[in-house]
Amino acid sequence: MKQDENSINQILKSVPKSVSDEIKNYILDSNKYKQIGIIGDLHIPFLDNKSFNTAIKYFHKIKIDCLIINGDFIDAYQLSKYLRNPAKSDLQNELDFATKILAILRQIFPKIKIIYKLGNHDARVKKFIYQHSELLNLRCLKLENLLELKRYDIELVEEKQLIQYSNYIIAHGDEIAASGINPARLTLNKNYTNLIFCHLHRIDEFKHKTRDGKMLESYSVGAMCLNMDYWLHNNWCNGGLTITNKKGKISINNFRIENKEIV
Ligand SMILES: [Mn+2]
Repeated sequence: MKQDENSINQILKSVPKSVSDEIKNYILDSNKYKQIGIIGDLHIPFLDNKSFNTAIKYFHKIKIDCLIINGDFIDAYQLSKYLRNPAKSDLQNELDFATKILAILRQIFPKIKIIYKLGNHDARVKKFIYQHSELLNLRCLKLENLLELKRYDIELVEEKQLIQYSNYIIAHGDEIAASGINPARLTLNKNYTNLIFCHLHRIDEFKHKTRDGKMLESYSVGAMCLNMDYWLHNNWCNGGLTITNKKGKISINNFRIENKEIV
């Protein structure tokens, strides 16, 4: 039987709807925010207090107008799928520690925008609930409520959502497949856009000038944590990053912290 276009369209209407997800970038206004401080991988309760204090003092000195906590703010140690020490730090201790840090940040920076972008460790809370689906939709178990984000006026960005600032993509790292011995270069090769990411606890930078004269930049940012019992032998570096936007001219400082000094 010969069918015309209309009847084909009619038949195609019965194809079931896809359940595929779509997520839009979180746009951070580059006309509004000109001095941004980024820290990530605090892995509370494994925070490196010295590095944290140094970064925060530096951010205060340079008068940041936006702070991004770029993922793995909490370790969610007791929610790990790996073997863990049950006597280490329980979840409530961890949440109290994290909430205290948020209160301190708000006290030091009463007016600025603070964004909490989730990383793979923060997402463990949601993953745990997915595995215990009786708890699904319990408001009190949502991370934003466990950490009292509203109280401290902190905006949450989901773990798969990317932050876009001008022509830079800011990600925790796992969601853009950050990896490698030369992570800045390799991750740039996987994404082909300007990147700022944490997750690997290593400081690395790569720039590539394209044949049409554009500069592609990629930055792997240092961590704010010390060793964890599950990863004692590592080559992690401590550090953070600042974005300075002077009349549209953006400069990046991917800094390292050593002995309470920005280097
Ligand atoms: Mn991570």
